Amino acid sequence: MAGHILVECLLAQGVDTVFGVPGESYLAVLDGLYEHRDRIRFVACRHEGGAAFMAEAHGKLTGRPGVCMVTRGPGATNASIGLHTAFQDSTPLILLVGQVASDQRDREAFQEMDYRHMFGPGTLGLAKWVAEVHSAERLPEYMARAYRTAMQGRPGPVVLALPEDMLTTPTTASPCPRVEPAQVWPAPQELQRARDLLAAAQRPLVIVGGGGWTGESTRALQQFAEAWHLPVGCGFRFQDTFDNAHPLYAGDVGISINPKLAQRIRQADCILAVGVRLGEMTTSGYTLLEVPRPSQRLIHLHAGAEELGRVYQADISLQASLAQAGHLLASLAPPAVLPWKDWTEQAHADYLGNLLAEERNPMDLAAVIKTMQRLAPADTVFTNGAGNAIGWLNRYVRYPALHHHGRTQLGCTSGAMGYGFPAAVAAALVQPHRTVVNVAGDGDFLMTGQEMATAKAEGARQLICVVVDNGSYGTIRMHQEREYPGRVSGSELKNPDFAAMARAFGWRASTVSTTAEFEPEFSQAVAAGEPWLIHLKLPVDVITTRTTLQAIRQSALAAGR
Ligand SMILES: Cc1ncc(C[n+]2csc(CCOP(=O)(O)OP(=O)(O)O)c2C)c(N)n1
Repeated sequence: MAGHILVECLLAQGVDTVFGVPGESYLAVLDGLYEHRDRIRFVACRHEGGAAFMAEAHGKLTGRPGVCMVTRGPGATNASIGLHTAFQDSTPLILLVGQVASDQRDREAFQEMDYRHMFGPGTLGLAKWVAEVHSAERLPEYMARAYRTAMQGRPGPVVLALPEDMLTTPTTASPCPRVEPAQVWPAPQELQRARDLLAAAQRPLVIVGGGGWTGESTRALQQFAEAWHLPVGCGFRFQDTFDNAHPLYAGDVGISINPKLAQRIRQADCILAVGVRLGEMTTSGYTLLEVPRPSQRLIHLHAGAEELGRVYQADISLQASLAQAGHLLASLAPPAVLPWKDWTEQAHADYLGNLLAEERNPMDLAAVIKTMQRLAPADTVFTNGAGNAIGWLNRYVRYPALHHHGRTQLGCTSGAMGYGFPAAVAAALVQPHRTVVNVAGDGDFLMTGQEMATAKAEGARQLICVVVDNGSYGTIRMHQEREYPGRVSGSELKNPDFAAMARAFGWRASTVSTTAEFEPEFSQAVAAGEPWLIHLKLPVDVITTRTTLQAIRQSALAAGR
């Protein structure tokens, strides 16, 4: 029956893990999973939001679509946050939704929804393609197209709704073979024009990122940067596209950007943007580059034609798959004289300067992050959702490039609170040889912390979650103090004992409230071989890597707010 064929289609695409919450709407698929239980693992999660985040993280880690299975109505609505994240992060994802039986359609049957309207491309941000499969015979066709659509061009999420009766229909259909995304190259003369424009620059700067890179391509990207001696920054939460320890690294171009790097981008005379969308976070709210024509010359390379010229009218637009981008750039001959050598060296010096931190007491988060990186293996995966606590992670971790260890940063560019913890669970389950560290604010963690049960049940090992508890939705408090100083509204939190909570889920746990206490606890956690939560307690005043709540309030009051 079709439910079994669907699982065979997944196997044909190389799927070995599926994340989901079961539902009576897709029992035939669950039965197909049972049939092939020796080849495919169904990770039963505690909330569809957690399941969808796990599938998204799986897609980020492997470059192939993560798969999430949910039931109709409530299951699908819960999962929608994962779709939005996959869309904004350009991550391939396939969401399979059980649907009411065809003979019940359009009656508002139990949990019925129209997924083409709910998630359709018209919503501008939930799915690249949504379809409902009415024919068991055509299921392989839909599945193959789903894989292609999720991976081709700008990667993203796809939704297939599966009516219950279709799934139980007998069929002789057989799966299509494994799908690889079609590769795209720009015309040679366009590439040559880009080379000449870049060669004519005095103060060039490269910004890299986006979904779809491979290790071979980031290695070639590095060779290109070395041959041209170009400074390279990484776009918002794509910090592992270029090696942060490399002498050409200029820093991350995201939230809380190093002010010196922001200034350098403004002063650059030519920006080569490779794979990044140049979205709001990478452009500091569209201020580093003016919309629609930046004052810098702009060469924009992206895998999706629709992203080229969407906001910025570049001097040269190149459509190319990111798996090819590094090789294409590495084929460009550098000019004989490179007038920007000092400019590049200064950019790296500014990055190193930004790693220095003023000591804070009693808990110094910069020191905590540096300790983590010193003690954890080099291929450790760091994950995060949203919130100011993550600012320390993003500023002080020095991510290796993809060609060393694959992806080491799973952070959502969608800014979804609750992403980092399930992403860490997924990473720990699908790459169990690696250590995974999630850093989460207290608000962030409790959005999906129930997945501690999933991690334990599925036997996660090297999984560490560091909860930064400042008793506040601190980011919102920061914005409040800036706009409405002293008027704290809706942003205070009364928290549980996170360590006790973790122990109740069968995790090991510790509580830490000074910098000195952190290192021994983290060392034990790294060596433990079982999930470990570290509950960090610190005052809310320590609100960003650069300033305090007090200082923000004082300057807002001084400005007459
Ligand atoms: C799902 C979701 N809901 C709400 C927000 C808005 N938001 C952004 S940061 C934040 C507070 C984060 O608080 P916490 O995790 O405790 O971290 P902190 O900022 O205190 O370090 C909120 C509510 C969001 N980004 N995502």
